[in-house]
Amino acid sequence: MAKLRGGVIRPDYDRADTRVGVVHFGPGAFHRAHQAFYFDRMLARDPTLAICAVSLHSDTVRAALEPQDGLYSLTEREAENVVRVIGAIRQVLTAPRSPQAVFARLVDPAVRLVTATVTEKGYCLSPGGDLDLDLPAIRQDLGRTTEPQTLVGWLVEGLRRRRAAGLGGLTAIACDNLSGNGERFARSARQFARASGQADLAHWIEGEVRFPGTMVDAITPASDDILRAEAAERLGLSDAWPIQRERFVQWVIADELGAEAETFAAAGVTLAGDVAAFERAKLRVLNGSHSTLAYVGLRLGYQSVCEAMADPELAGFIERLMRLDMAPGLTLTPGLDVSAYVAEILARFRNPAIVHKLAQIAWDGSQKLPIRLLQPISEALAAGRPVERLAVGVAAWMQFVCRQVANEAPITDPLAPLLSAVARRCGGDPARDVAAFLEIEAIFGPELPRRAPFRNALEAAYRRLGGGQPRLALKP
Ligand code: CS2
Repeated sequence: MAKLRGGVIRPDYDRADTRVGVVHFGPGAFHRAHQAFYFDRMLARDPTLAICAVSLHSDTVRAALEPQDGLYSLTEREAENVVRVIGAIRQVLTAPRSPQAVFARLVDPAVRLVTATVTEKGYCLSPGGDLDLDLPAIRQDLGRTTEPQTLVGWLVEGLRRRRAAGLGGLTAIACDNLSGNGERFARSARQFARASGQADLAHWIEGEVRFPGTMVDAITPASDDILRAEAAERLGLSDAWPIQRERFVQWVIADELGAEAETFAAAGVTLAGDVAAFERAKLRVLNGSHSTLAYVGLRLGYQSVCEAMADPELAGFIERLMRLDMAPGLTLTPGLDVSAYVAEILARFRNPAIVHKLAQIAWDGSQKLPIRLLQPISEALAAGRPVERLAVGVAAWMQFVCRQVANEAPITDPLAPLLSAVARRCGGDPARDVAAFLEIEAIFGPELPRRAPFRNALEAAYRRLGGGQPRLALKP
């Protein structure tokens, strides 16, 4: 810290005085750009909210951060970049390497928060939102609860030990883009406890553990060589894993934080009565458009979000998608002005200081599409609204999967083997290809594929996107 160049913002508290009060699972770039940034802000007010960061599988975060004492730089990109050192992470563990240290933290009375960013698939849920008891990782964790590998497995075993030690519960916050993330995380923990023969623990969890819902937002492109070089220059030191995001950052949490509420609010977290309204707006207006932009943009030969947004036809389509298709399904709540929200997100997508790769957003489509596009489609159908524009992103995803397979490029998706098999059956005929994808019940469920307006819209978009003039798909 003493060797840092001027102009870099540093922690405004004495790190030596801080103590771990938070266990975070999944300290990827998003956590380090978002929740760790907020906890860093809180530490001056409450030094007992430092983080113990736990990676569930890979040792890369520990290997990078431990030698630098958990410190790393965060570059906030806008016309002028702001660079700060985040001091909130005091300990980094890789769960399979140090399981006892993870449990020691979970039964530490000073720990009162567990947070998680493990991506949609990390919650191991079935399409209906229940814990997927057929997943091999869940089956294994249920059979050997003391050596977990999944998030829910760690949490429930940690809670069992907490209870056995005579301690109270804690607050667990799932910070991923799932709709109803708090409720789903809560349900999965209770279901895990029951399925492992611990009904009394499930009951205890229900009474003792809070699972507030949350909406998290900060566009966080993966770290790259440009960032590494820039950070080294600004810091005057090398940072093994610098992080970057846009300047904008938002965290809304259900107003159920009890004693912690004031500290969170003082750090800029919004405590909301109706967090679902914020969550819904963000998942649809931002994430639903993001996924559409990713698959359509890649089809048109673009690499990044801001590059795709510089295409007036594509940007116009995305704006209509937001305003005409996503906005009507949102719930009104104080603090959410939908029209201003749309304008703000369009401006964020256009931010030229951010190079957010479309390929990064295209990952895990099978997990993202149901929440971001298929749910809005089901609701639009039920309300008698058109689904032409909403279907374009879904059709573009199908073609993306087919192109990856044809080019022998990898598909980053938990359903990759199934998706590859479906893509190999596709020959370019819209009706047949769309039908082949719609058979994947884990994504589309049993009902939606039967709806003729949806199928027709998908086939039309698929035909246009697959032809020589893919831009025709942007006409609606
Ligand atoms: C993106 C999100 O990669 C994706 O799927 O849509 O990571 C998005 O950038 C964040 O949710 C923004 O908060």
